[in-house]
Amino acid sequence: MLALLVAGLLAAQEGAPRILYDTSPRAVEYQLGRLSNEQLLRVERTDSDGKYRPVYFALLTRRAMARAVRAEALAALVKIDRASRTRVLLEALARVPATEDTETDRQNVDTLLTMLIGQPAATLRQQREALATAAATSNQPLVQRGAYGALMIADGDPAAAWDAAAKLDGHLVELLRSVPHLGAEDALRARLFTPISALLKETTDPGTRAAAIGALGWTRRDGATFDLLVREIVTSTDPASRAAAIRSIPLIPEPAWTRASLEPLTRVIVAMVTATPAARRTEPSTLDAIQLAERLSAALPAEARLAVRRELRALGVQVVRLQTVPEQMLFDLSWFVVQAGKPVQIQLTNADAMPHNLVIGQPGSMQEIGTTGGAMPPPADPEAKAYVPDTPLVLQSTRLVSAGDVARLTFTAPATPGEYVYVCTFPGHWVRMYGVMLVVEDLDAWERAPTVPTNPTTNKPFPSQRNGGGS
Ligand SMILES: [Cu+2]
Repeated sequence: MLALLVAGLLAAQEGAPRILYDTSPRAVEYQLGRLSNEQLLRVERTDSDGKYRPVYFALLTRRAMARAVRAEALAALVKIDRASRTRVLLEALARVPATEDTETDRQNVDTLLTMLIGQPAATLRQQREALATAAATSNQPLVQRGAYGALMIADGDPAAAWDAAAKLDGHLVELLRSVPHLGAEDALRARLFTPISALLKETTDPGTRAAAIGALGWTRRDGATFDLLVREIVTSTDPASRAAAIRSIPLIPEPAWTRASLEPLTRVIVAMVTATPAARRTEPSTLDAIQLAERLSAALPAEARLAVRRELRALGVQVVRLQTVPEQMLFDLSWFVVQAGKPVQIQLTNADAMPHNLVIGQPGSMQEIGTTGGAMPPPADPEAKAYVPDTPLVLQSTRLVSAGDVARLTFTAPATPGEYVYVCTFPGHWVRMYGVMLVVEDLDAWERAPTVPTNPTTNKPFPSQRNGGGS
């Protein structure tokens, strides 16, 4: 009795959440669904007892969950169900929502699809029958997407899967959406160029068209693909296919870009952004368009480039998209530049399993903010603005952003130019999670002669603007 009590106290201290398994499956799911990712990770479990199946299922399908945890959960479910990885992953895909509302929802779906489709071709070939049945009979779009992708890998050729999908209403769209997940199968992806470009010539269905355009950039990364994408942006009146083309162009390496198209294309995109009401210019599709126009403008002659950038800047708030790099305790940008006294919005997406925040401070204040913030007691409320020290060194701060969430910080950039710092003040994180917000008097002038800010840890210029191998 005493031992039990002590064990219970210890569990409570470590905060292992207690789940009542003696209820309906729906009630167990509900209890698990209320836990944060961190709490879910602390739930007791063993793969030798089937009652923990819902815990493993939640770990496998939860957004922003670490890959190693998903791998553990998948192995446990394979053991508990005595089923193949393919079967478990198809069930997972049937149960996660097919929404693409946020970056993290999209990443969650992408991770599960990659776990299924990324299996060795020989493994998928053995399960061809089950995959073909799932593709043909499931009414879940993500199951269809995963199954058609896996079938193409199993066959080493898209023809059979394409023919099967073309016979069923709505299925070709899901096959097309699986194309980004075909991994390193370059030859297989290249074989999809012909059927997709033929489909683009004949289809008038906007959904099919947008999916085909979205897949095209993954087929052949050459000038022919670039030209088709450009034509879609310039001539299409459908916002979804234009947005898909804008997202696909960065997949084509710059040497393959058709030089003559660059300036007219940039103009069309700037006109599109101009025509977008100001309140909607911070939406992801508009931000994609702005970023592409900026990238294209880099390939233009100096005068045209500066004119495009000035025009884009005049269109409104400068938006900086910052992400955490999963499992690396890093921000994806080591620095960014803003203009003194101008409005800025920072969108921080936490793609990691643990919570992070963003605190912007005076030049030279990184270590002090990081250590004093991290030494503060943990907050009672997980959504509270925690670990933010009360000091004039801090200029802006977000709350702790939980796994998969986005925080937006809108403010006016400091009036005084300088190398301001940003840092995550969650205990211990500041040593890796930091960067510099370079505030310059005049962005136009800075762009004519860009400078790289100094890494406050090494006291040398940052070697690159991107961290963690993101693109
Ligand atoms: Cu952090």
